[in-house]
Amino acid sequence: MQKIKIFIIIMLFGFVAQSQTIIKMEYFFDADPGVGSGTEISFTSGSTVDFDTQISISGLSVGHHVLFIRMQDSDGKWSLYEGRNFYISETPTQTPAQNITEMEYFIGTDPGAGNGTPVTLTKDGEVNMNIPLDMTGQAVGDYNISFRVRDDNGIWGIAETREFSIADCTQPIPSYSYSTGCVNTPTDFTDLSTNADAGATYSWDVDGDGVEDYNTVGDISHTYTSEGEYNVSLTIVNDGGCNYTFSEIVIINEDITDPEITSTHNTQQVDADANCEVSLPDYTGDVTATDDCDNDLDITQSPTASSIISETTEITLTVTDDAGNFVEVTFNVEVADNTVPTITCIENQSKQLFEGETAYTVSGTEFDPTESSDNCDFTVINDFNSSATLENANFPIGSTTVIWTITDNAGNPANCNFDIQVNAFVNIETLQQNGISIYPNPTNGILNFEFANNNIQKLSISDITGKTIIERTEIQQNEMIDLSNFENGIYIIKIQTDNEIFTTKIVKE
Ligand SMILES: [Ca+2]
Ligand SMILES: [Ca+2]
Ligand SMILES: [Ca+2]
Ligand SMILES: [Ca+2]
Repeated sequence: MQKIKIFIIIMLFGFVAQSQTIIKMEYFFDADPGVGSGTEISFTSGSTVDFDTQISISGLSVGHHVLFIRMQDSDGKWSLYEGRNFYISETPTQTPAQNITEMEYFIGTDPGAGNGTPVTLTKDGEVNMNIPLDMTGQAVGDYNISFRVRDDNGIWGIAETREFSIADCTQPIPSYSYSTGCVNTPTDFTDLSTNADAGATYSWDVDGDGVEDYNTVGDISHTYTSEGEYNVSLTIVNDGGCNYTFSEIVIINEDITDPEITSTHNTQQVDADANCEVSLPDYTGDVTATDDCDNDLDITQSPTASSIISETTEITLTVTDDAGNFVEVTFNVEVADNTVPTITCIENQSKQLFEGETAYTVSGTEFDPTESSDNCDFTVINDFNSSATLENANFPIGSTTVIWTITDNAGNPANCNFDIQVNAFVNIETLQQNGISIYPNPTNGILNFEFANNNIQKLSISDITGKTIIERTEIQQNEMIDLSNFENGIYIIKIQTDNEIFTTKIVKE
């Protein structure tokens, strides 16, 4: 067994004297020989001293040792000493140690190398430092725990010590997830913590400056105004003081990407109202859109909902994210007229021609519809003169059916019809050729009728104003009518056979 002499390089032993000058410094190993009896160290004196020096360990045995240093000020007073542990090993006679073969820990006072509580290593040479240690039975309080390992040369290393506390409370496990990471867009932090007491306090630091920004228990939302990487930490303190902090780097980017509309928007038809107008529906709810940042996109419509339109109109829907990036979609809204128009005709008409007339000329709008209407624009036409009015139209002798048709702009039709009977004037001589005799003419009262073989349905007499003064339906072959009680003048006689109507006139004197 060969011992070697090594020199310990004391690194950065730093001493500061309060307002005095350090004039002397000495060291000793393991046991204090008394103030002033150590080995002197040469250095440059001053109120602050930094120095490197070499100290011989000649004569020290293999194993653990402590190097102590103290100093003297200009008043001659000596300081307390400062100690550092070190270890002197044997000269390696074989390959340098490669593997950790053992590990142990102890709480509080060092029981000596090899006397700690063993820690099971997962595999030779590997240490899983995520090791659960059983603290059952350990009282509430603050402790030091120390670990050391042994190599495959059988040498124990120096123990590493950490402080820990045992408290009478539950350890919270803070955690969160976050939604989007974009400038000027709310970033939603969802609380995923467990083991938090009902009375636990939360402290969120969303920008890593060590200053609490929110004390909200549960989810928060924060809007960053500039891009960057932010260290976001959540600290939870449970009843009894147990606490833990979870931190994560959250990356916030500028939003430079337009939203994307995923819904399709085709031409829409909306029923016209009574004024042939449409109050625009709200189409914003029909939009589905996505964005890289904004989960709550703004959607606007132009023209806005409830705007009144009367013709096909282009609608623009605009989707905007919080950064002002936007996308549009357009489609047409058509005013659909599904209301059928209405039209009303006059009653059936019967018109009498006078001597010399061959057709009835319509006076003014007497044969035009009495009513025609629609919620939208429309046209009216008849099938007799293909015009919107029958004014001045000439109807021939006989019966004519007129059909009036109304059509709105959407092509919805409606119609009505009426008959006009135009009766020709027949003179007495012509009537006789048809087997009908009326005499005398002129008469001063009595009128005689002979109908020969004609079957007469109706016989009527009206005055020159068209007012019927006598009407008979039970007609004999020979009839006599007394006009004595009526004024002198021209009277119209109408005789309806099975087939036709004969109209003639007589004069009463
Ligand atoms: Ca902060
Ligand atoms: Ca965007
Ligand atoms: Ca938004
Ligand atoms: Ca209509």
